[in-house]
Amino acid sequence: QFMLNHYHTNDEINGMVLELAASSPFVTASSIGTSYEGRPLTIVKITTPSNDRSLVKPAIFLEAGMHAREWIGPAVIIYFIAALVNNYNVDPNVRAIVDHFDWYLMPVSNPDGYVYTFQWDRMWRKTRSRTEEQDVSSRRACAGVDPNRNWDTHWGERGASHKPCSIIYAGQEAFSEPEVAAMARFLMGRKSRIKLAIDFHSNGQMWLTPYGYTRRYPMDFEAQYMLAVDATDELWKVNNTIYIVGSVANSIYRASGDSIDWWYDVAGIKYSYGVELPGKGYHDFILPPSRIVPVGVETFEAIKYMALEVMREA
Ligand code: 0X9
Ligand code: ZN
Repeated sequence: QFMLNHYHTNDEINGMVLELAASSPFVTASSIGTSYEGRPLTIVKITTPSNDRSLVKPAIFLEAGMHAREWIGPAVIIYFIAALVNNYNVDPNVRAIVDHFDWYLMPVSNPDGYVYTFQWDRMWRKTRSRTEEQDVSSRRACAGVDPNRNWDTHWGERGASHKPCSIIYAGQEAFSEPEVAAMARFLMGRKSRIKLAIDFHSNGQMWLTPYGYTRRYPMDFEAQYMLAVDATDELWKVNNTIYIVGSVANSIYRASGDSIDWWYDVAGIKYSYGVELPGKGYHDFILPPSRIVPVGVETFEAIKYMALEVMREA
């Protein structure tokens, strides 16, 4: 019932999610907070209703849209939602992972920015918050904070800016952005249950591990790296799309206060990844809608692989 080969507006996405929740007993939609401009921060939960109500399931968290212009992320999360629901009766692996885990999927974690890319500026990246300092300069371009520099671990260090006009502006303080603070609260409340968490961005075809703030590797790097290498091998089999695997700081550049450093170091989620989806080179952020399904199909193979492996590890 979803139109998958199409980039949807924020309102359309919320509408689709509510409709699906109303029609499927596997799916619950809720809001984990409110954006700066007052939009709901919608999250979808998918799992098989269990007879044993005291059973607490392990969980997987998949989120996209932190950076407004990276439209392939939200589109891919919507593809995952459809794939988990529609393939439950078709693919025994999907059945196993939907039975075993609580899946939390958040298609648009920065809805104000996402809406702004539809209405005003296709290349907007940050949130749309305004501080007094930003109002004084009164330049429209200076609104917003980079939500992927706003997390409370090594906040504002190398690879982040303290200048409000920068596209990597860290904000006035860590967790200044309501969207980021809401996600942090959500994860903290479920941290021991969440076994795998992925922050989807674009572009560049990289499957990234912590850290962003330093080139040093964390204790779990080897396990994180091996799982990502094997999962991107599965991904490659679909359309021969090549991914690079490595830590953020060693593969792209240093980025302090980024999501996965906090997910890993503070929330303690062992398998925390940042994924840079296609394209690479020519298409960059403006991936034609005809690419949504192929990217969704291949990326879902990697997700399935990771979920099955994490399930076996427990
Ligand atoms: O600069 C960033 O935030 C990421 N690149 S992007 O082009 N999508 O802006 C790189 C950092 C990756 N880290 C996480 N995804 N947490
Ligand atoms: Zn990004």
